[in-house]
Amino acid sequence: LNLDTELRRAVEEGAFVLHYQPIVRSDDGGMIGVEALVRWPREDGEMISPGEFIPLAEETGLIVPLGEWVLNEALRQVNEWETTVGESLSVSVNFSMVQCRQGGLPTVVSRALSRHQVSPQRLVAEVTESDVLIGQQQYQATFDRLREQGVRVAMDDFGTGSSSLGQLKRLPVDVLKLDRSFVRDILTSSQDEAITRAAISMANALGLSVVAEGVETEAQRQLLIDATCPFMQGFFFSRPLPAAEISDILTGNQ
Ligand code: G
Ligand code: G
Ligand code: MN
Ligand code: NA
Repeated sequence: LNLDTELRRAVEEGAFVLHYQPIVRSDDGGMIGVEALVRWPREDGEMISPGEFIPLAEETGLIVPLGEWVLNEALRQVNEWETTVGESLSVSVNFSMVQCRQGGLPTVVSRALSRHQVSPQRLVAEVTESDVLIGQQQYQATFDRLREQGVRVAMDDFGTGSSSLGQLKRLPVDVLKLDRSFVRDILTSSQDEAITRAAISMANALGLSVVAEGVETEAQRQLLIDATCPFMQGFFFSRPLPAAEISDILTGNQ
């Protein structure tokens, strides 16, 4: 059995799970939202990471039904947290450019939002900076329509794709997610520190929100607070967790 066939069957059977990584406020560490990250459990219980199957799903077009499943499951889960724990978390969902090229994405999103009764402002659609730069026209049309609905748009892995300042001003973006390769070296590389500070200042000046990714230490957190970064994500706060463990954190049972 090859991976392609197995992946096709897994999509048909909905044999995936989502893990959720908290996104926190810099000042008090409070959880304001989560990023949904798909995992594929194998029969032996081991998880196959998306890095291994997302590229194949993109090549085969299976990313379209898989992405729709991810979106619906993530919205169902935040609605459940709202009704059981009373927390209105935002939820960030990763979209591949292959999904954005499908003209129907804005309709798929609005149907999913109404089905699960989640207000559009709570959904953050993440697209990587490099995908945006490659597929600019399709991206623009799709994300203009998503933003008209009230969905927020985040540029993921920001800093790795070298968007120009002019593009940032024109593109339909609400949030920059500063790539973890910068955060990793901010304490040891004065260049990475300078780039990080400049990116945060620029985002603040353009009225964009910023999430620093890959925060692993208290020292990194302190430097990012000093650089006026409003939101953070990373192993220092929490690794990606199964939904039940997020519920425990929300209800104080951890
Ligand atoms: O969680 P992990 O570090 O294994 O994720 C690896 C990569 O897979 C990340 O770049 C992440 O953005 C991507 N990824 C995770 N879940 C999804 C998903 O549901 N859809 C898409 N397109 N990418 C995802
Ligand atoms: O590309 P994207 O930002 O969607 O990737 C998310 C991935 O980053 C997840 O698979 C997650 O496991 C990983 N990740 C999240 N926080 C950290 C961190 O603090 N350090 C490292 N090395 N990886 C992280
Ligand atoms: Mn992401
Ligand atoms: Na990223």
